[in-house]
Amino acid sequence: MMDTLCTVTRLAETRDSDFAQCLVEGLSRTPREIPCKYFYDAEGSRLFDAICELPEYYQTRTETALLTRHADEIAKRIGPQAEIVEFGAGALKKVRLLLDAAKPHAYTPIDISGDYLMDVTRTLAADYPNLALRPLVADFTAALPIAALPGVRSRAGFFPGSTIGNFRPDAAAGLLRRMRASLNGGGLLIGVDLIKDPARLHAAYNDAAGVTAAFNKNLLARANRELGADFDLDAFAHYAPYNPAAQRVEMYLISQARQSVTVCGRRFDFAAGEAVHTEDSHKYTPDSFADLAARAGWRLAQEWRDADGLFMLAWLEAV
Ligand code: AVJ
Repeated sequence: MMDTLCTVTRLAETRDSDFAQCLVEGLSRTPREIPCKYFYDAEGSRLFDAICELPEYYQTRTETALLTRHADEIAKRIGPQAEIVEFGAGALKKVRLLLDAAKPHAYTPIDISGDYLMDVTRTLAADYPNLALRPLVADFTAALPIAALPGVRSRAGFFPGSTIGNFRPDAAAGLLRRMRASLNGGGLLIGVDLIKDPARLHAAYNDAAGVTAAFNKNLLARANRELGADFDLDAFAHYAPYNPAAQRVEMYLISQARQSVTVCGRRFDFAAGEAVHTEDSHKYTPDSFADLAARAGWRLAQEWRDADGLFMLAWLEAV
């Protein structure tokens, strides 16, 4: 069935050279940084799946409960004969709730991890034999001209998990604007983590079991595995404070001592206490997110929140 209804399009693919180049450039900057998109190699994706099961990491189960409870209302927003376009689709798990409720004509999952996307698409195809599947191997942060599919009446975007939080507000507005262009007037269902008690946010990124620390350090392990670097993982510590002024959790790897690391033939000397920035996770209120969406040409037409106000699902309409 995969071959009849499934067309694979490869617009971009992660290449080791990209990782190598971005890593060397990032470590050469002050402050040093490593782009968070490199968290998601096979091991990183496995660790992130484990994070989603943690007691402290409320985001995934809260969003999934919202998708389950409001599936019918959301399906009405998506409309009949639709194509769902998912940005950064990952494991293709959450979308099943939308596929069951909205019964779209087509589904276009977009992800940069080509092989992983092919695997999970094959599994999905077996469960949804009548769904036109168009996996797109691409960097969803780029402008994506997505060709129209026959039999589709409207397009609806899906961007769950509060991944929008990884982008600083200006970059987030730019990304939402590009998504608006790719969706050709279609709406966007987006998951947004809400501002809350800093202690709760801190716990979500500093879990007792140390899984987030392993996820963070996996960046260094990946550099050793793929690029022959010589990072000593025990010589770096995970550090993820919530910054109330910037309304974001900031993740860092902190050098525990003066040390040198060689990456792609380049030597980097770290001071004790020196930080390498690896991720931001911005948090919003419904109003501050509506303002961000408006900057990108969207209107927040409907939103759903859990009783504790931890997480919001928003339906955006192009204006
Ligand atoms: C997948 C980007 C939404 O920022 O909460 C989880 C990634 N980082 N724990 C987030 C993440 C640390 C997650 N996003």
